[in-house]
Amino acid sequence: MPAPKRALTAAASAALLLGLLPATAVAAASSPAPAPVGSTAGAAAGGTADLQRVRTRVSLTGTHTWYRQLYRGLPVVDGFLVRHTPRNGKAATVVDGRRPVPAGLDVRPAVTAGRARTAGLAAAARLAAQDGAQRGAPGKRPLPGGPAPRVSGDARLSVVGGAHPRLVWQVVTRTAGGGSIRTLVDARTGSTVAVTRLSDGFRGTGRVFDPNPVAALRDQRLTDRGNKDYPRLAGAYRTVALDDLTDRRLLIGRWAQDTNDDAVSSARHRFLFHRDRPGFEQVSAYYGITTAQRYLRSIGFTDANAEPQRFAADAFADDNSYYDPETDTISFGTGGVDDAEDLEVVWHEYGHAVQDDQSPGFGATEEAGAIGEGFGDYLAVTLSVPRGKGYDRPCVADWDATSYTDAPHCLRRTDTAKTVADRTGEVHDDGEIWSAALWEVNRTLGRVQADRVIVESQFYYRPDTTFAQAAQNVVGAARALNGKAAADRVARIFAKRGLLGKA
Ligand SMILES: [Ca+2]
Ligand SMILES: [Ca+2]
Ligand SMILES: [Ca+2]
Ligand SMILES: [Ca+2]
Ligand SMILES: [Zn+2]
Repeated sequence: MPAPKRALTAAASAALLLGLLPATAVAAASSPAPAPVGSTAGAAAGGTADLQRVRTRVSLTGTHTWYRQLYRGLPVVDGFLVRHTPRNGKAATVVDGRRPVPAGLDVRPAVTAGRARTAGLAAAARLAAQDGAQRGAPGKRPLPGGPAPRVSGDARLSVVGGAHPRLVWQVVTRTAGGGSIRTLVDARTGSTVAVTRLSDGFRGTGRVFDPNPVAALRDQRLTDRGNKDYPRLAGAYRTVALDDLTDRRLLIGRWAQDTNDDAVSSARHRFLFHRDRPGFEQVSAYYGITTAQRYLRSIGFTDANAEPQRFAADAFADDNSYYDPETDTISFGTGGVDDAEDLEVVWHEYGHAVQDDQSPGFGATEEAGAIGEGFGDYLAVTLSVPRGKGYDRPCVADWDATSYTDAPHCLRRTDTAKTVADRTGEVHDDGEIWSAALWEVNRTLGRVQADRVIVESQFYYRPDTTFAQAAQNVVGAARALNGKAAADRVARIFAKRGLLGKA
């Protein structure tokens, strides 16, 4: 069993402390009294007066009663206690997260609430500016989903316990993206004690296809049937975590931002739609983009499109989707199978957004455009590897393609024998030359090493890069990350397809 103390997420504890949860100001005396903590005893007449019940939850195995810690009636920052009472009659367990507060702590503020609010807003603005600086790419317009501070909430007098006990004002600043930042301002001196992003990590629940029904069910006979939710598809749905939500109701998070006019919302972050409801595509896009960014971060890339990527699902009726670098937005069409129902389409488009973030204006020439298409297909396939149960791995968009291909349904493939001799001048066709080389790098170096090399190389691409230049960048990244032997193997892969050209 994991340490129960960690079960209290930052967001939940913040909600507790900020009084965002329905609080019942009932003394905790209804159940056996937890012992007072340290010197708070002096202020805790009757032993439990330093606790205020917040709520009780009933689970499958028991009930869970949460308390917030008080000191002379003031909330103690991050101080909590929870009692778990099992259904099976076994003894209750208590997790005591109270912070020691010295008995003599002065609770009269020298700083006014107004001054604390001003300090809180300034601290939040500094944090937002730092985030903006990390977003890097020159000439980028600020993102609507970014954390620019907007409204300063009330200042609430509170107590910090532990090693450096003091009286503080808690100031919560709402940001444009819907998140909030908490600043603790010393109520005696006016100095800023701590700045914390509160709502950075809501975790929601969503229903998606992962990566798509054809791969999940290994069934080439599935078709769109006019966006119907029919029984054969039941086994393709998965209930998944929607990570990194920052908005309290919408599908807006650290890495993806739903811009739909008919954006779905849920106060409990539950987004459980089937495919015949428009919310399904919004959830799928949010999930696909967020999982892609989290994967990039897990293999070391903390600054490749590390921002809330704007998207619009079901944006138009064509059977097409695109990334628009002017607005930094991905738009998904509804022709045939709704494009955003297939995570491999989401990942393909996200590939364009990642490349444009790494190399602003990327794709300025036909060859660069083909590299963009090839990378999008490659990204879709490599992200599907752990999810598709090995089913026809090099097949891109198995589900979306049921509307316009014969079986096996693939929009394109990453394992063709194409070389530069097969060029047609059409970026998607020629993208298969590039994706075939990348896929071979994947098979040769292993998935994670290949993904690291390929994504790393893209930081060096020119917007109008050629096959030969980009191939040199990949070889260079392989040398830097994996050494000369790996670089030589990668060079042979590109040379074989005529992609290394004549330097
Ligand atoms: Ca749909
Ligand atoms: Ca972007
Ligand atoms: Ca489609
Ligand atoms: Ca696939
Ligand atoms: Zn594309």
